[in-house]
Formats: sequence, structure tokens, C-alpha cells
Amino acid sequence: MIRTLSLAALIAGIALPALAQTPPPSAQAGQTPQDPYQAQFVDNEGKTIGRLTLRGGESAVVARIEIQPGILKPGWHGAHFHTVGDCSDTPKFQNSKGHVNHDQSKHGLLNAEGPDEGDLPNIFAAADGSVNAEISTFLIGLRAQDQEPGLLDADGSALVIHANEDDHMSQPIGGAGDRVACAVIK
Ligand SMILES: [Cu+2]
Repeated sequence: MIRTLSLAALIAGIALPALAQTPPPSAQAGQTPQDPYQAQFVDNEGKTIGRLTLRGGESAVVARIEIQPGILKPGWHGAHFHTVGDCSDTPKFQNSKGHVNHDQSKHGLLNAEGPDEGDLPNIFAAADGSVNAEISTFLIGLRAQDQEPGLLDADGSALVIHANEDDHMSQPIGGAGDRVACAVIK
């Protein structure tokens, strides 16, 4: 097709500069490069305890969570995207504010009036406290061009892990308790 167009352009003697600017296939519409976004989890003392890797597409964000042993208590823990990318106020992490768009809908993946756009499945810490999990959401984008709202907006976002399991129903955070780990996404 391009060869035909080039030949036509040559014959007509026009439009060659425009053809020369045709982007390579990898940059054409519908294919945005999705470099993984990496951040670090800190605990209630501000110590680095693990790594967050986010990959975003036009329909989902996939979060890989790796936490080293000895930090979290074994068992299930709530995890949410909070609205502000600030984990500096240890030990409580209140600077990260509430869940993304919690003011517009109720919390809870299983709540008929929810979920809010920060809601995620629980993660599980093994007997030694370590976590290796990959969870996803279809409610939010990583970058604004993927899907609105985007985690990497002007004030960023945070992935917060809570002390207890999220029941995916009760307000405002499913009974998940204190914030025990936090990763800045900004
Ligand atoms: Cu939370």
C-alpha cells in the first residue's frame, strides 16, 4: 500500500515529505508503549520493604507486589489505591488520603453501591510475612491516556496495604484497619 502510494506520489511529484513522516508500526494508534512503572513500599518507620511494579493498558492496571519477609503479619491484607502520592508521614500514612474517587461511590468490590476506583482484591502474606502477588483493576488507568482517572495524575497516587483483610463491603475501607505499608506512585 505504501509502495503504491509512494509510486503515485513520485509520479505526481507531491506529498513525499508527508510519507517520509509516517510513524513506525510500533507507534501507531492503539499501541502505546507500556513501560513498567516501579516504586518502593515503605513500612511504618519509612524503611524500604518491597517493590511495586505497575503495568497499565487501555483496559486495566496490573500491580505486582513484592514484600520482604518479617514485615507483614501472615494472612490476608486489604490493598487500595489512595488518592495522593505521599507516604512521608509515617507511621500512619494519612497524607495519602482516602481511596481514589471514594467521594463518588461507596467502598467495596462486592458492594452494590460500589466500588470506588481505589478498590483492589486482598493480598496474602505467607507464614514468613512475605508477599508475592499480582492483582489488577479495570476501574482506573496508570497514565491518563490509558483510562481516566489515571494513577499518575498531578498529585500522584499511593498503593496502601492495610493491617487486616478487606471485607469488600463495609465503609469506608472494609474493616481493613491501619495502614502498614505504602508506595508512592508519582
Ligand atoms: Cu486503603
